[in-house]
Amino acid sequence: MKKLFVFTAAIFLLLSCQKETRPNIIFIMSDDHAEKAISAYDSTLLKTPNIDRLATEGIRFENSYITNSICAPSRAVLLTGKYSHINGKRDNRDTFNPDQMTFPKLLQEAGYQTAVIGKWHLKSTPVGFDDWRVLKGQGRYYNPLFYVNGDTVKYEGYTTDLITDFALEFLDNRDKDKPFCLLFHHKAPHRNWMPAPRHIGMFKDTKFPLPETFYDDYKTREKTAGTQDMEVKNMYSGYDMKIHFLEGEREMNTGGGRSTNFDGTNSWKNVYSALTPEQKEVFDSYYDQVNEEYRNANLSGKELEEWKYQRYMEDYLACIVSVDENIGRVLDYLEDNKLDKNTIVVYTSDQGFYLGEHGWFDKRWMYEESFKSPLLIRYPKKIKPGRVDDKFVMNLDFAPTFLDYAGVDIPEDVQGISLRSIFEEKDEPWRESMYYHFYAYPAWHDVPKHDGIRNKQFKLIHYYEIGVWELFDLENDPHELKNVHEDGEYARVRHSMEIKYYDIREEYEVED
Ligand code: SGN
Ligand code: CA
Repeated sequence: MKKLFVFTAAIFLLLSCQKETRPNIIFIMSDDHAEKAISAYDSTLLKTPNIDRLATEGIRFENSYITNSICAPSRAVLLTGKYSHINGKRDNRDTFNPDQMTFPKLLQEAGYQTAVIGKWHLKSTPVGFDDWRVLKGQGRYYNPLFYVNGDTVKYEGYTTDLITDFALEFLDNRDKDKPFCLLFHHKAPHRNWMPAPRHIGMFKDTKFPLPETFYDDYKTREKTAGTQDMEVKNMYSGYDMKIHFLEGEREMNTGGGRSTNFDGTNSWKNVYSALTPEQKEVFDSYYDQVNEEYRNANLSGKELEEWKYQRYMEDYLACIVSVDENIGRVLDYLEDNKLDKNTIVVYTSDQGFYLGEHGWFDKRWMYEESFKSPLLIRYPKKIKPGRVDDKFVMNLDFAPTFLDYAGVDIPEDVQGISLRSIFEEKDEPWRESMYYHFYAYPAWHDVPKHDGIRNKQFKLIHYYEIGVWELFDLENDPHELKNVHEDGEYARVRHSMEIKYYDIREEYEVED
């Protein structure tokens, strides 16, 4: 009897020890958050003290990239660890096939408690989650509709705060005997940049510096960068800038919606009218003044363009301030509940974003600002604080990393690599080039389909439907302003990059 007791106790101890070694995971992803709008990367624009904690206490990646820089496809890559042509979600219009392998499904099978809260955008119902509360479609900034485990529910309030309330609720109510994996996905700072009441107007006295490439003339890239519809100067005065139209006035800008039937005239009116009277009051208390200044100044040309850029930065950055505050709430919760040591906390974005570079907003291109995304990870058990790493990591790598640390076999067809060797500073070989593929055309912002390869010094891009190639020497031209594909001096580089491009397509089984 005594032996049996000792045996049972030993098994129990073993199991509970095992449980403890499996880390919890909180994967925080915001929508369209550019690297330079995080002060751990660059403190010119704003301060993000809470997000920065992850860099101070963990690792900051300087070269984190996305395989396909658009929202829903990026999320499908996260879940599967596979490129879009393999997981089937090439652009926002495709429906994600929920029958395929995803890392949350495998974690759930392995005994993890799994949840997704916030933006989802994959069209099919979340599978592999014990709990899910996801925004309907793109989601609204105020008074959003959520799908809650099957029902549609409308909540009153500011979406970034609500998503965090729900995330904390999940953490509080979870089964405390199991490790958890929480995907905590913000809608902010996606277009049309509506700050929380407490942050409206907070940057009104700040003048933001214009990026060096704001007045790009698109020379040597006329058929590509020169043909898009994502210029700051064409942003909607209503929807983006929050100007109320006068009787009979119409919105003349394309606003990036040239390819669709988007009605710029009514869009701000519709969004504004969905606010509660109290919310409208806060909006009016600041934006009425903006409206008045805009009307009085009667700007045009460069002056109007630069005014739009300032307005864009004001609201975009104010949206990030509430993301940052809310991340602080979650980090505090982890500490207060002694969960911080054994939880992998990731902060990233579904892609990068243009903050005026090349004169743009939005994403999509294989150019650095949108190809890249911020990435900070804290995991005190395995990652020494304050580290910075410059290896080429990709959003393909999240699924294998989480499976690896959860002790689950990584399926053979996963195309990413576990980040373990980087976390644990093991000197193992790492990828030296990256493959990218963007498919969403025709669509908003008119960016042609393209794929390409990047290594340390060079980037080759193929706009295969229009038969255009671009080659950039990133060491000598970091802003990608000079396409040297036709330059004789680069003939050898071009040849070797072309070979590598076809090889990497083969390696990843790209057929389209
Ligand atoms: C909306 C935006 C676009 C944006 C796409 C895709 N227009 O259509 O500017 O590129 O979403 O964004 S809006 O006027 O409706 O805001 S994504 O993050 O979902 O890929
Ligand atoms: Ca996005």
